[in-house]
Amino acid sequence: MEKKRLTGWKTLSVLLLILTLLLIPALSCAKTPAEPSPEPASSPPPDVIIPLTAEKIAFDKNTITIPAGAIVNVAFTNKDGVVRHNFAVYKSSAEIATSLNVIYRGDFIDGGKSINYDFLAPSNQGTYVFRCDAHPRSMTGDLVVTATTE
Ligand SMILES: [Cu+2]
Repeated sequence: MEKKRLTGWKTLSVLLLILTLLLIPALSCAKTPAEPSPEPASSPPPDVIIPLTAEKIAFDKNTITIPAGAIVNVAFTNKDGVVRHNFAVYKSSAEIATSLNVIYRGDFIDGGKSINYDFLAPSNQGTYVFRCDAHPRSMTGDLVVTATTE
């Protein structure tokens, strides 16, 4: 009887030891989400990626075509030494001066730098305007929004 009870305790302590060994890696796993991840889960992957370069106070594109409502990533590179540029989208060139007209306005970047501009395409089809806010005459083009292809 006594022996049986002892083996019972032995089995229990072995089980406890196994449980502890199993819990240690589980606990260290639980810590990993706190570490910074390279891509935060909050930003969804873009539907379209538009490479865009600025060089000699000009964009390398005068038309950009995107589907309505798409998550757009403009992968922008500024190759102009000391000149800062940005990328902005407006409803139309006629009312470009009014800030109500702004669809997206990206931050300015220095020459030699690159940036990802992420924005949501307008939900209505049509021809919009993109430009660099510092050089609106020479750096501008049509942003054509097409029907969603779904
Ligand atoms: Cu510019």
